[in-house]
Amino acid sequence: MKKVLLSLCTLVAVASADQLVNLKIDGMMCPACVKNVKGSLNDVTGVKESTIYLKEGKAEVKAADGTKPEAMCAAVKKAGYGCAVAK
Ligand SMILES: [Cu+2]
Repeated sequence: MKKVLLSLCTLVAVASADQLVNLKIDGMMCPACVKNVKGSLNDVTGVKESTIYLKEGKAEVKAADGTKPEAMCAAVKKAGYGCAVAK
């Protein structure tokens, strides 16, 4: 029983690992654009939270480990904005 509990804890720890991804977003002009970008990012599976910086043209995305930054960019591009994964 003790062993089962232990492995469960390990599982939870792995599942809750997050990564922070920085994206460069092109074409945002106003708060409505921010809302569009944020909405499309949050629709990507694995994305938990996103912060959009309108003036800087960037986004900070908190997502579950293993979530592909390319998938985030694809969603942003689909919404009509330019996107590149920042280093
Ligand atoms: Cu706009």
